[in-house]
Amino acid sequence: RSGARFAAVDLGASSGRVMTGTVGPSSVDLREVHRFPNRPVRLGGTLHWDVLALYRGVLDGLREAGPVASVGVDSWGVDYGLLDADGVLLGNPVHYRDDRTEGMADRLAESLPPQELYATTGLQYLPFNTVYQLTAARDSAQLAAAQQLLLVPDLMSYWLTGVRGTELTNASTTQLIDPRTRDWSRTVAEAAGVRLSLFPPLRLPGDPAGELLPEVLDETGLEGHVPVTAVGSHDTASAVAAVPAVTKGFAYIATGTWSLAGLELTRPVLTEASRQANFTNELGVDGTVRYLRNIMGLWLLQECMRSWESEGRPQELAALLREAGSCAPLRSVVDAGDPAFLPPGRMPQRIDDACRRSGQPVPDGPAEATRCVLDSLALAHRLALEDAQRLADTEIEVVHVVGGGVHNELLCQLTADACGLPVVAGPAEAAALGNVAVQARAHGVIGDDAGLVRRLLYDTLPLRRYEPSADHGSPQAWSRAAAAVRAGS
Ligand code: ADP
Ligand code: LRH
Repeated sequence: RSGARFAAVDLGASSGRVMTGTVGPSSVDLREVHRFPNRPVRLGGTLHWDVLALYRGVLDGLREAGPVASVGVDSWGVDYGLLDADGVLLGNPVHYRDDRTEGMADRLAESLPPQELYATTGLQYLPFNTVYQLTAARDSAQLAAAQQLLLVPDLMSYWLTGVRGTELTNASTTQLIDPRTRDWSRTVAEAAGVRLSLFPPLRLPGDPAGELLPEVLDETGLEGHVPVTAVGSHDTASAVAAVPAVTKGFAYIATGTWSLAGLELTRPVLTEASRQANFTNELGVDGTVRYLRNIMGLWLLQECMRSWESEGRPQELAALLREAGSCAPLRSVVDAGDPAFLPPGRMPQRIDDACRRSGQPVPDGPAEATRCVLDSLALAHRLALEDAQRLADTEIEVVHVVGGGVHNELLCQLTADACGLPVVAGPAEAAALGNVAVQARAHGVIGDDAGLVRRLLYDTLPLRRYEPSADHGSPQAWSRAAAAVRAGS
């Protein structure tokens, strides 16, 4: 099939992948050419990302991709690398699950009340927001020596091209951006003691971001001038750009390591009610706002699987989900938004503890624990969408589920049941598709219009629709469970 080929580098918390997307005016063909694990490393008491291993994965993937019209990079948000005056990386980027940010919100609150911080940035309180990481690092020799700060996808783009920039959608996860001006907030930076000069100039999705360096061409076997194009470099921004919605009243849930559940808006919601509901206003492509709540997501299950494996009872995911599907519904549920689940380790025990504390039965074995996780996630999805609807004063008609969780049919059905709304599931590789779509628009291969991209994806992707059912609990049972989680959270 003819069309232009683009390479999307998509680094998720659980794996990195390089995908090619061949795009024509009425076709999109996405292929995975390389996938590699993303395994954090604990060193000197700090949890780090292994960025050089990730970069090697990117190079290997670009070699597999072969000739492409352009390359785009997206990854998880908030984390960064520091560069010295020679442009060399200072130390290994710290993982957002590291505990160095404990107590930092209180420290920042001494110079900027949380109400004001929210009214200016619209960002949900998450202990790992970049501003808290920089507060934690304030007195470090490393930060003192740093000349520049690059967010992870910008760091990868810099290594590929030698060009430095700060892509806006990901910059919005720093909590240093004002979503009304879509520019840095000097007030917040000053209060947090952050030098804004650390950040290279802002760039937008679709902007040119340099071209592959000769060294990179050698490493990848690519030839000629290969441009790198800025995309929605926050993976969630790219994923939302690829939500195949054709109706106005849609909500999305990007489910992978995290579940990001919410709405696409044209303006931020910065009210006190929104702050209290812990909703975020991240910036999306095309001047949009991603109004959503971060929910712990399939991390809960990933970490259970890791624990069971280290205890010598590894589980096979497909079999586990089948078994979980026939467990009693809504037997025990936990608050999947609880930051207590953020750090790695002992996840089954932490879930048991949460059940015990709330007077519910402790799950008996991996299948019941999995069921508890999936019921709890479905409930958290419902609560987030209920709140989004109320706070943004809109009505949701359909829920689009994208990301790795699309493969989890039970989770999709439970989400439809819990929300009492139809769920349209797919694509699983939404971030990579959104990445490709922004490049294809920038290079004139498809119309420069987000709505057209969504229509194209809707018409061409295999999507699965789940109608709400009462097979896993009556609407009343879901409402009761939702109320119980809300009361406990
Ligand atoms: P991230 O981008 O955050 O690394 P993904 O979007 O790739 O995450 O989603 C990974 C999750 O998707 C896994 O933890 C797993 O729970 C789920 N998943 C992936 N493939 C399958 C599958 N075949 N069946 C069920 N769940 C799956
Ligand atoms: C999902 C994600 C999410 C962030 C978290 C750090 O991969 O980017 O949007 O909040 O990682």
